[in-house]
Amino acid sequence: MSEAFRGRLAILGMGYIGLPTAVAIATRGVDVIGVDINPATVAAVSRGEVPFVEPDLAIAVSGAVAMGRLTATSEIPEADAFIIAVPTPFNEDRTADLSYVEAAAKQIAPRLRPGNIVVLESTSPPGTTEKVGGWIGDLRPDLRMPRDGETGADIFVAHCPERVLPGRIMIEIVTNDRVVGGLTPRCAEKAASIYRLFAQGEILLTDAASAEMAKLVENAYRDVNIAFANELSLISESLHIDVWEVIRLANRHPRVSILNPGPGVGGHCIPVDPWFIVSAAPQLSRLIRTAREVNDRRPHDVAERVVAKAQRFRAPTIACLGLTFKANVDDVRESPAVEVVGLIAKALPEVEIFVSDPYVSTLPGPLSGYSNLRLEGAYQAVERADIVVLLVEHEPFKAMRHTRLGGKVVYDTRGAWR
Ligand code: SAJ
Repeated sequence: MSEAFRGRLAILGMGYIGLPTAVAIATRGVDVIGVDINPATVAAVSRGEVPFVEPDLAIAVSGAVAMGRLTATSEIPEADAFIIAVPTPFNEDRTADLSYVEAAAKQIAPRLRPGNIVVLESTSPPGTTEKVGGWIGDLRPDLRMPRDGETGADIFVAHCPERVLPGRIMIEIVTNDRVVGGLTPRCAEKAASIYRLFAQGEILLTDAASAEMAKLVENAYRDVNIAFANELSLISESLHIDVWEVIRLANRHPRVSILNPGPGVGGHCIPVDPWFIVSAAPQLSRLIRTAREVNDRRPHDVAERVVAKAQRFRAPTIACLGLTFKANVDDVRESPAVEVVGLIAKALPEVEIFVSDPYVSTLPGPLSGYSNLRLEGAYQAVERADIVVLLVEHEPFKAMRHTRLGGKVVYDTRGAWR
């Protein structure tokens, strides 16, 4: 019989993963304390508000806070279980920056009592969960930490990587299978008791390093597949063949499923996580590294094509539709669309460029220095433009009447207007 988690739970990091996880657990009747270093985030969550856009999250947070099950604070509380959901960005040399994870582990350490569970959800290179155990053990020599081959321990440490897709988080957090890797099998079992509270998918128990690697591999797999599609796009263009038609046809083979070319790969996960594999085994990760390079090069490929099209006009006006890192989210960080717009603005300083995105109300920081960029409504932008570049397939853009595009040079990087 699997054991059930009982007690109070603290989650460190109230971002895209921590907050939905907090709500999922709180609505199963567990008291959850959300911890964040940003006072504005703590204040927003305490009011039952969400500081970012994610479908169905706002209503869930306000409900959990109103019921008194979810609270927020900047202090680490005492709890029975701690989930670490802080960022793991990369350093300049593309190794993982574990400073947030380390800080979280060291802050938890003084609060720990025998029987507590510590789960790392942040995407991390192989060996990080082991390090979390080490950081805690160094600060708490009074506690027996879990060790391979030993059964007795006071603290249970495991990795359960998040796997949800931004834009579908509230669905996937419940329906996805979960991988739970423990420093020992007992740690995995203890951590699984938390996820059984709300996960309807299967819970797969393993060791910590396999769980860490599985998460990185999932994102590297997607990155390699998108790189394949982006390379096909370049090859097809050079051969005057429509890449979307080629992919549509090839995907009718029962064992082929090619992803979509686009202006590049953004977000905080897919462009970052494959590098953790590359830095763990640099000599052996040739394909994974090359895929990263192909996708990183992509905004330059797209911008160069727009500049070439502009060269055909004496005094062109350009409309760029979309700034976020993908469709139907409001997140512009690490967005290839922002990079493309910046590259075009830099290459064509005399050209007026209208930029439009239903989720963005001010030009993102990297674009603020260009005097030739203006944020506009989509219809006005398209109406005034000679060249229309679709960078993000937001629903309102997809729904735009094709008659509005008549007589213009259209560059649809997402294949949304085919
Ligand atoms: N993209 C393409 N072509 C495609 C699919 C995506 O160009 O066919 C681009 C998107 O426009 C975007 C980037 O790739 O710029 C990433 O978008 P995404 O929707 O593929 O993924 P994310 O970053 O939103 O979420 C991914 C997911 N990983 C996988 O699907 C394997 C999600 O499940 C993870 O939880 C998340 O990374 C994470 O946090 O690691």
